[in-house]
Amino acid sequence: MTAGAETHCPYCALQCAMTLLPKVPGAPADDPRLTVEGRAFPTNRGGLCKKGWTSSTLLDSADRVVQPLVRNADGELQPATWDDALDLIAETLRSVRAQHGADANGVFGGGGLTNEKAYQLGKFARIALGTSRIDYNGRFCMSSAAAASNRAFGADRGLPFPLTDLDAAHTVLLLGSNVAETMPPFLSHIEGARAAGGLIVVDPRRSSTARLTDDDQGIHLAPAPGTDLQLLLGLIHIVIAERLHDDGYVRDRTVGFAELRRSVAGWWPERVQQVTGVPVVLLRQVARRLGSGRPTYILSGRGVEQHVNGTDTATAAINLALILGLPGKPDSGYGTLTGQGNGQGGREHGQKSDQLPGYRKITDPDARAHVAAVWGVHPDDLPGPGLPAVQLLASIGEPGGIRTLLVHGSNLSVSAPNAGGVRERLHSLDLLVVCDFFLSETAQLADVVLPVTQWAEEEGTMTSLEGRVIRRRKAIDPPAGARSELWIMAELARRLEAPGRFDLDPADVFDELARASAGGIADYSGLSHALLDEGMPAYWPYPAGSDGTPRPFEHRFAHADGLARIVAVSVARPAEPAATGDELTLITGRLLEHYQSGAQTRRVPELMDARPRLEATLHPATAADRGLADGDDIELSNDRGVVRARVTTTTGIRPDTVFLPFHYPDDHSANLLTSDATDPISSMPEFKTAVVRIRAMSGAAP
Ligand SMILES: Nc1nc2c(c(=O)[nH]1)N[C@H]1C(S)=C(S)[C@@H](COP(=O)(O)OP(=O)(O)OC[C@H]3O[C@@H](n4cnc5c(=O)[nH]c(N)nc54)[C@H](O)[C@@H]3O)O[C@H]1N2
Ligand SMILES: Nc1nc2c(c(=O)[nH]1)N[C@H]1C(S)=C(S)[C@@H](COP(=O)(O)OP(=O)(O)OC[C@H]3O[C@@H](n4cnc5c(=O)[nH]c(N)nc54)[C@H](O)[C@@H]3O)O[C@H]1N2
Ligand code: SF4
Ligand SMILES: [Mo]
Repeated sequence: MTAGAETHCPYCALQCAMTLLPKVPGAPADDPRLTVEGRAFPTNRGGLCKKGWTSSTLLDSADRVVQPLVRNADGELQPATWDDALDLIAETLRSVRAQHGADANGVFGGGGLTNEKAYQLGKFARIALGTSRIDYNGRFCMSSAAAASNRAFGADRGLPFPLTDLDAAHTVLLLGSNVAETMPPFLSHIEGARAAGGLIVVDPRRSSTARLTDDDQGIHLAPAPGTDLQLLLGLIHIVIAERLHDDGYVRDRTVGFAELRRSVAGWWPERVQQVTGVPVVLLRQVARRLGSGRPTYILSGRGVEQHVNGTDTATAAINLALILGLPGKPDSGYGTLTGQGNGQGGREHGQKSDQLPGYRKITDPDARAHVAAVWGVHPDDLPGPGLPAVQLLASIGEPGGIRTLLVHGSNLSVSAPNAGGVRERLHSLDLLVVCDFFLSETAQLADVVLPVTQWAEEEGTMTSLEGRVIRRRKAIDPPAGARSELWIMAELARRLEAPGRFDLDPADVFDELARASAGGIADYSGLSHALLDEGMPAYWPYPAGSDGTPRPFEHRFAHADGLARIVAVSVARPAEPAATGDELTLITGRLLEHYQSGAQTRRVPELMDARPRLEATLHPATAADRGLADGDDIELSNDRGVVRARVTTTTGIRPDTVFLPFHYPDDHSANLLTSDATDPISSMPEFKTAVVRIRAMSGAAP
């Protein structure tokens, strides 16, 4: 055991710094009992949330999968040797390719994988399997914000400034983000804005974060779910009408203002109030606060992004920021709060269906030539763009669709939209392989489960929500039966007689990633594990010979002419007609205690005890109308599925709305109700709103 491994939390993109220490001093290297200490770091300042504090309990969890499992003729998962499991996988991948073509094999990655694993997975798919069919769960997470940032700024670095810049803010507008539960240590950075009365939270619920605006510390706007675009168009309208915009900045640093002005002309405040339910007086108050000229940040979260118009809504948020002259100013800006631990790095190195390492486009001939040279293959041998996540999963069972799927770091049978359909389709695959350390709900459906190392058992790098590359460090040896995913990919590549190298040491893989990224948007070529170990902050782009780029938009944006694009957007049709009559609008999101599909946190007793079951949050009037009270069991349903939950009431939700977290399995998965309609630009599904009916379950109130 390394005494005190300095590493970062296994969960979200804040990547709080922590030190892992042996519970029993002097314990051997394979003793999994560790304690967690918060570590001083600019982002978390020594703080951790409940999930971070309890993260080490998963290392010696009794639920841990510690040997490969293969489904036998009776349909049961049985222990197998690594050789047998890998031989079976390689044989099936090979025969499916021979019979149905390379694109019949699919890969699904995750934003929790280290940069090294994410990079290697993209390479493995393209050159070992020769398939274009790779995408990942970041499609469900950051794709709308990423698409909007790429369109506006020419690059997608979630926060194009260090988080500590927020400390001096006078105003922070949080759009559809509940940081009080999703990133608690983040709150220290908005204390200044709160003290100045300038925290503005946009959320249909009175979320934990919205409650931070109480006592004159800010403003809570509660628009009708899915009307954020109209709200933002309305704010832009007021800013322009009241001449609160920054003419000089608009002239010198942007293009497209005239079209924007025309496009918002019809969004006068009274009309916006009618659509969103947000009073005109609040709209004006917020617009004036944002336009005060004091240090101001606009930050977006999944609440506004996970919609079929998510890209346009994020674009409207950027437009608002641009006309106020915020992006690239030393004390102001726009950013999106990346979600998963390596959500940022995970979207840079080739897990995306349309992308090669360094945030390069797979359709760009120069990018293909550069990456092919690093990989030691001919550019023509690289496949073209594949299918984004929802379409990839929908292709199962369709002509030309995928027949096998290798899953690395996602519990998609719980977290994908319209999950009932996904569960059915997974059953019809010729081969489902899940790499995980637990028998997640998706692993339970697999033909082969491969046990992998957990965060404290491996070396690597993560790129946090700041675009800062940090080191994940090994504290203990993995259980005897678990293997690293780099090893799994190398073993499969060997069995498939793949070209190229598949290194085992994460430091070597990182060096290759650095070369592959050189000259790309997300350039890591000046970085190495050794350099990161020196502890200097490393913000990308970090080309060889540079010191990195904490604030990439300070002087110019990443488009060739250095200017930001103001892209006028308009309101299109929603995913489905609005709720009428007895129907309610379902909104979904997160709880402090659980992480994502809950595959990890449902196995931490302390977290599970606090949040043991799915609760549906309703307004008391809505509950009363239906003869329901707190603690009653209900069914929520629509054409896609039925979900069972327990009622909890609060006046902090609109009476036309019901809230469900998506952390629970089986018939407690919110995603049985969500639609797999997607945004035309980002392919983000409509996670945040759906139309549902609710009714008491037998035995509950009438
Ligand atoms: N505890 C915890 N923390 C996490 C995670 C977790 O699972 N659990 N996951 C991590 C990941 S991957 C991510 S992406 C981030 C997500 O972090 P957030 O974006 O903060 O998370 P959500 O709870 O999904 O959504 C935020 C808010 O959006 C609101 N919302 C729903 N519909 C709408 C709408 O139409 N408009 C608006 N304006 N708001 C709406 C919800 O009420 C919710 O309060 O959290 C990260 N941190
Ligand atoms: N309704 C609704 N649905 C949503 C959302 C929402 O707000 N509402 N949010 C969406 C968002 S933002 C996200 S990010 C997704 C996330 O949803 P998922 O993709 O399901 O993410 P996790 O639950 O974190 O699943 C990660 C799985 O990989 C395992 N794992 C962790 N680390 C590793 C690793 O290094 N290697 C391997 N092989 N396995 C690992 C974990 O044990 C777990 O089983 O959910 C999306 N789904
Ligand atoms: S806020 Fe995120 S990174 Fe920090 S301890 Fe909690 S889950 Fe871990
Ligand atoms: Mo996410």
